[in-house]
Amino acid sequence: MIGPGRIEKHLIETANRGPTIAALLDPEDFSPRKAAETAAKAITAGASLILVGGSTLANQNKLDAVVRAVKNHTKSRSGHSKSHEVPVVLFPGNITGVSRHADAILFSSLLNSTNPYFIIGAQALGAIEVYKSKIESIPMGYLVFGSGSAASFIGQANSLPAAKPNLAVIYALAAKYLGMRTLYLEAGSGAGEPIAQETIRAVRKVYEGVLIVGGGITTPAAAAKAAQGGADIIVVGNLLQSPGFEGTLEQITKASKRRGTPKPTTTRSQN
Ligand code: 1GP
Repeated sequence: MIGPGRIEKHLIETANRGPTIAALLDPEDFSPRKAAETAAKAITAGASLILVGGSTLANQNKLDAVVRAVKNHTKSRSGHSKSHEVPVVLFPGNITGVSRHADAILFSSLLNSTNPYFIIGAQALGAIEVYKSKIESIPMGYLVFGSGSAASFIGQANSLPAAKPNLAVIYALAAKYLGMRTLYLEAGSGAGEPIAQETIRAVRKVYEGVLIVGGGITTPAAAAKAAQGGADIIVVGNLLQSPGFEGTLEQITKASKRRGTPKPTTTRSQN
């Protein structure tokens, strides 16, 4: 079995220092130049990770162009020192979400989909492209909450109810026992209600991998709640499309510094 690669180790080390912000760019919403500009502003405002992807992405050429533009920018800012580069990581919604220009891919399974295609079908079809591209693969469980989002609709999710943290916990345990070192709790892009803090906290208590939380986080208060619940990476997407988002993102970064719920310590039986 493959262990964590360079980018995943970087994410783990960053997470160990405290919660951090990821800026999510959907190539459907940005030209390559605008994506690079937006990534630059997000990094200046404190984002430590750039995610590229979306649920309805169909054009792989556009994905390539966006990833290359963003990568050129992050490379030039780091003075060509790989250790200072902000990683550009793919967040695919389908087999069209693979680009060899990225640093890594969140190789995810939508665990609560009702359609096996989104649990293992797309992964099998996309795997050869990941293999050929030689990009690092980060195994991730993806859990979708609530209804009405593109992630829930496209992924045919049996969406997890917001008020039942125990259901999220059993999926988190399943992800952990399947060896998924990263878990993403998704409320859906533009969600009216982000993932509830009690859900994040309940999952955090049983899951020691990298915990990503996203969907509907547009304010420092919402980000602080996610951080205090125990999120390692807090994803901000939609907000990046608002003019002058940098000020709010900077406040979001500052508000996310404090972690509330500690990670569980792994026991002898790995429970
Ligand atoms: C969507 O969780 C992400 O997949 C981000 O959501 O666009 O609402 O920030 P927002």
